[in-house]
Amino acid sequence: MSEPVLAETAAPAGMLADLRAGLSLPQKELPPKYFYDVRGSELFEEITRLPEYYLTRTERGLLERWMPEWAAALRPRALVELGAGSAVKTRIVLDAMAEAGAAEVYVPVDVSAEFLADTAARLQAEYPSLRVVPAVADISEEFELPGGLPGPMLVAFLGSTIGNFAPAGAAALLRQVRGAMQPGDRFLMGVDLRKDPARIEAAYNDSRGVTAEFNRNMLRVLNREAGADFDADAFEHRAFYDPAEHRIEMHLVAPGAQTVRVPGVGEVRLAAGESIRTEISCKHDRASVAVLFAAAGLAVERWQTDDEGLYALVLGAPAE
Ligand code: AVJ
Repeated sequence: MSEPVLAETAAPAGMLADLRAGLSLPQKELPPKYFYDVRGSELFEEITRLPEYYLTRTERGLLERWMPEWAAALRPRALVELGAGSAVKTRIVLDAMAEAGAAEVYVPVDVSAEFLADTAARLQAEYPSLRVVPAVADISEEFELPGGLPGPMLVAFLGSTIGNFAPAGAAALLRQVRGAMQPGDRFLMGVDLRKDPARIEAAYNDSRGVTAEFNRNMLRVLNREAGADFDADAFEHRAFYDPAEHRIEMHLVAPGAQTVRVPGVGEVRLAAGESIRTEISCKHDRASVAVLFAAAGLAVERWQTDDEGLYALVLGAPAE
């Protein structure tokens, strides 16, 4: 057996600050952005194909159904995509834009420079006449969207990632988006809707345990990147719907009392059964989206759901 590899220095500054702050709270918590290393991104891709995880395929159906019409009406020349995820949904939007006669610039925005470079190269190969301008930014913090893009611009925030933000944080994020928009620009958002809690809980407790592995992967990321010594395999996955807050909470539960060493943070003690919250996934309805939009100076221009009312595709316009 080889010795565990210890990071020479502690975590990068932002990660260290997140660890310090999150692990000293009464309810310990860590930001969901730390799920997504290469393995985490693969596990998430696997989640999107699970029978229980209706979100991705429902959103794809809505994009295919509505983007041609919406792009024809707006004729956007630039697409800015927040949290550039899988290329599948991007292609649907870009194809609709091209069909409408105007796909000039694509700006994928992501926290991972490596992931961005991949995405940008792939899209560039598929759309040779498109100008691809990747932008590294952490949308969970203050961020700047590149200026000087040809208008109208479409800013897309898909995958129901808005759900990872509690209402105040979601409104703050949307305000930043609104700040970068001109009157003719539009905001495209995919959002998971409130429904039977059992249906939602099943999507985050899949029978094959992929979501559990995805959840535990965060501890592996922190072990590698921050030199922490979490016993990742030992933690149990827990995901439950909180009806009062309209949200899923994902936790990792320590089966027994333990002390975790995190360089630069110190010793973190966990009691038996104590949990670390790794994600919230807020569920919305038309009224709650209207409230978020209004707080950001946006208005709902179009709202479409699938036949079952599981998921919504929303087009927002500057309100004033
Ligand atoms: C990518 C944030 C939308 O909240 O459903 C999937 C991530 N977490 N399964 C979500 C996730 C657990 C996902 N988002």
